[in-house]
Amino acid sequence: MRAALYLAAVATALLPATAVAKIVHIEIKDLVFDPATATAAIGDTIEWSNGDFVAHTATAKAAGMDVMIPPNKTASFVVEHAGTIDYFCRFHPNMKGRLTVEAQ
Ligand SMILES: [Cu+2]
Repeated sequence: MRAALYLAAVATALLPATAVAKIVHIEIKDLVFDPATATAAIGDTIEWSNGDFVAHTATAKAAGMDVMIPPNKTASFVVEHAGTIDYFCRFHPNMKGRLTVEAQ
C-alpha cells in the first residue's frame, strides 16, 4: 500500500502541469465551422461534431491533416506541431477554419 502511494506521488510529480491535454470542440452546422478560429496546444485533441446531414472534412491547405467527419458524427485529430493550420472542407471549399497551435 505504501509503495503504491509512493509510486502515485512520483508519477504525479513527473507530469508537468502544462502537459494536461485538452479537447477543443468545434461544431459544424449549416456548412460552417464554429468557431472558425480556435487555439490549441501541442498534444490537444481537436474534435469536430458534424450536425449536418452531409459529410465534411477538415483538410489542411498544407499537408498533414485530412479528417473525414461523417454526418451526425464526431471526428478528432491530435495536433502535434506548433503553428497555424488553415483548413477547409474538401466537399465544400467555402467552409474554412484556422487552428493556432501553441508550443505550450
Ligand atoms: Cu463540407
